[in-house]
Amino acid sequence: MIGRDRSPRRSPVTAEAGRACRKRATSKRDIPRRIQTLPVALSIAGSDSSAGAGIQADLKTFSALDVYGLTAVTCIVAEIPGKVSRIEPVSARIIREQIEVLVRNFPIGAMKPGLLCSAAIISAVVEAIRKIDRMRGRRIPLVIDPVMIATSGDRLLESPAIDAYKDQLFPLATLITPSLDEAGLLLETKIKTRAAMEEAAEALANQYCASILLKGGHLQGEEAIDLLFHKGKLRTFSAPFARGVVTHGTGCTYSAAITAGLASGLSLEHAIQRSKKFVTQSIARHFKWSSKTGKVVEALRHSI
Ligand code: PXL
Repeated sequence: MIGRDRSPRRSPVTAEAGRACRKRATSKRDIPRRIQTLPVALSIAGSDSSAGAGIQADLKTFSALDVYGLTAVTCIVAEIPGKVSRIEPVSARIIREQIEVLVRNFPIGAMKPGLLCSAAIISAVVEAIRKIDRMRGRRIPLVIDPVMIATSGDRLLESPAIDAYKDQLFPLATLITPSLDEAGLLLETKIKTRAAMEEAAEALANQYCASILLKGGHLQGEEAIDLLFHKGKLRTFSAPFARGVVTHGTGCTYSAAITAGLASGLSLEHAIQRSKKFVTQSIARHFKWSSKTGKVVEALRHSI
């Protein structure tokens, strides 16, 4: 049979040329002299084993938007898109320490807490953030994705943690990005109309002295409309609503993209506008795998 010889045998001449190549590749001449820097952002969030949400989504989003991503892991979630199997928190002590060593050594431009799991973890994160702000002598932009309910409808947070969010973390926020369900939980109401969305965004902004981006995706009209209440004004961000697509991780991706924008020096409104486009594209260009048994899994494409 005639075929390509795939054996690793090489002539002595080729082997020598290979050694010379390797030597050249590591010689000083080839090391780029220009120092590379990127804006830096920190994600304080849970690990999603399926990598569509949480820390993994944040890192992919930061990289796609040319931001160097740092992480402090708060809990580990075993899951596939649409089905959470188990959540285990990590200790408050190691969460604080992850944040503190990073802050002492990297020029963090913006931060993003995601899934924080428990009241004790929220308190630890708040303590670490206050320390950073004291050390820096100024507030680092803080984008809070108040992860309470997964897209699948699974509750991801115990009730005492919701009070800890309200009393301790929200007062430190630059921007809070609740979904309709999360805003409903915070305001103890149901938000079912555009007028109710406007009221809710303004009420939350006044309550926590922060800008609010209320994500209306779940309202399911022709358009996915989000409302920003910022500096006393309402602004709308909209995109065509993607029907029938698993959108696991869209909240994480959206808020990570906004955090990346703020770390890069964009204004809040510009960062949101760019992020809305990014998340819409990530949904539209999602991945899909089907197995022989007919099971399908889908995931966002975190890139541009
Ligand atoms: O999409 C919300 C979310 C955030 N963070 C982690 C998650 C999930 C959803 O499952 O696992 C770690």
